[in-house]
Amino acid sequence: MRLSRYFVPVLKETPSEAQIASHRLMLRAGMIKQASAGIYSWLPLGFKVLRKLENIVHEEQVRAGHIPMLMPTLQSADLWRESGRYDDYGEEMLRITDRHGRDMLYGPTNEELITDIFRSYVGSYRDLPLTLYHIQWKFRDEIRPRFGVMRGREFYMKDGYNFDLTKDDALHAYNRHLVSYLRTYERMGLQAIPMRADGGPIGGDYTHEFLVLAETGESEVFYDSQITDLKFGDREIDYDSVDQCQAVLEEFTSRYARTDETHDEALFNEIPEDRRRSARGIEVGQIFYFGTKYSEAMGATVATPDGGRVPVHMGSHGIGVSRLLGAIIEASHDENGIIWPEGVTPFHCGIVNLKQGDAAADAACDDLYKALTGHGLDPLYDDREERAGAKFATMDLIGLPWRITVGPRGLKNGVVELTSRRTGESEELAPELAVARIAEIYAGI
Ligand code: 5CA
Repeated sequence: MRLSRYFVPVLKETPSEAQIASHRLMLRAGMIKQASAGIYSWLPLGFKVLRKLENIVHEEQVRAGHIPMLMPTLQSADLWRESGRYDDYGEEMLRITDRHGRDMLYGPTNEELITDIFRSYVGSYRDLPLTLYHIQWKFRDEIRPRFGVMRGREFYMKDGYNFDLTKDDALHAYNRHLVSYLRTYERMGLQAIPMRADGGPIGGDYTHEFLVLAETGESEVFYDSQITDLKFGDREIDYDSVDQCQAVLEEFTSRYARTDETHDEALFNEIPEDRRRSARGIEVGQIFYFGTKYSEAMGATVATPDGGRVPVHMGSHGIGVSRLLGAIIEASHDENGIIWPEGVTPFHCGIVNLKQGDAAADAACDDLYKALTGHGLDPLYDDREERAGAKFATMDLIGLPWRITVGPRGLKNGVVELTSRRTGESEELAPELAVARIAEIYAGI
């Protein structure tokens, strides 16, 4: 993409309404624009990252054997009356009446709708296990929407639902989700720690939240510092293997890590003092096993092998896809702007032409652009008639992990400059070597 033809409405001034870095930087980098309180338009750069995150979530869910689908944003109140949550959910639910006077709502989550789909089509243990998921906009009329996409009213969420014959099968589904979430967050360059949490309005007491440690996080968390040494890494896992998934769950949940809702001071004090940590965290996902709460209320039963009928065991599993943009930026920025991890960057690298209009510089930039796209890479070429300082400031703000700087002086010596956004380190090398280096960096991502 040529920057002169793109749409990145970068702001010079720091917006006064933004209290935390991610919100400030997303506004300044022209990624989002508030449409009304807690509701945002996703401008091209923000949308590009949102799509990347969504793709990673899809890939990891499909890898785990879960099936993508799509449910609507608007739901009928009747289903929620069946489960009893229409009244329980309270002020956070946006209630709408259609022209025929029917009660509708903008879905804050989808347990009822998916249970209705399940009971309409599935009646036998032979069709289990089944895990369906979708990525769809949700609405929660938060009393205090704030921090930009971090606590929105309209937000993008992956929510998945498992249906199993027995509690043990459902716990395997729970473990599978835990493993797939660890992989998902690591691919996004994040460390998200599973912590014992509270079921809240979804229900169930078997639940973990995934938290990214950050000073600006809204949750208070307590943990054993050893947990931060754990990495899922590139290990292979067989998602059908109960033992393998259980082993990962045990590895990642055996050390103390809890949100304030479930914090137990006595247990916490059993950790050696030098490993006790209390901090703030951003909740980027939550998994739940809630048994037959919805299936019993809504009559979602299956035939058992011995000829009986039982309510199906269920769980639900969410990832805050739009919130993740904020979480990634909170975890990865400096005073000049965002620093995207390679796995989620909107463009793989920037090309800065120091002297637009100079025949040699223009030609070298065009060649670089062609060579990079030829490797399947997606560069952002700053071809505007701007001072070098302004171009660098924009690139730093937008936060692409790599920048190639091209100027007439370097070209005389046959070199361009390759700069890492994270370390600030630069290296002069031949243009084709710069391309090869970037292609190599992204080869495994
Ligand atoms: N049905 C379950 C799991 S699918 C559910 O709704 N879980 S949840 O309430 O924990 O939401 C899942 C994730 O959505 C949260 O972990 C959080 O990352 C994100 N989320 C929740 N509320 C908001 C909000 N107001 N703004 C942005 N993201 C949110």
